Amino acid sequence: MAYSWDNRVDFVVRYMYDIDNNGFLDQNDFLCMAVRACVVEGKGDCSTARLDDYKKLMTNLWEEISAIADDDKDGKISNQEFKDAVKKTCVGKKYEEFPQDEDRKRGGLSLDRYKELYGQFLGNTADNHPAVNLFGPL
Ligand SMILES: [Ca+2]
Ligand SMILES: [Ca+2]
Repeated sequence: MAYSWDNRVDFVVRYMYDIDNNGFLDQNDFLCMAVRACVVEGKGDCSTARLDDYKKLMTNLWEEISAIADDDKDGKISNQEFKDAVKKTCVGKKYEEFPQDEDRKRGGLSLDRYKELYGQFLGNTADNHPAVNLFGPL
């Protein structure tokens, strides 16, 4: 099932977090995200000072996420570990009840509808509700 909950979580991991595409999440992915966020949000201007800020932000985020998800403490988060963590913390909850992350602390995601859909995308295990289309075809 293309829009099954499993596929949706795989999609989020693959396209939003596993930047180096090696099949699991580790700190390197989050440093890659720091570079990407720095470039994108700076409209191409990514000074060393700004990049250092993003690296700190992403390192904190990695530590938060790995504390929740890295069950065997090997410094990597497998898809299965990620799914277990999402089930523990997000399934059946709205976005507002998801664990605080750095985007929210910075006020980066402010569109209520988007948040609602994103919450449903991960938090609703049914595969036939509108939020499954949030990111287009998977
Ligand atoms: Ca990776
Ligand atoms: Ca692990």
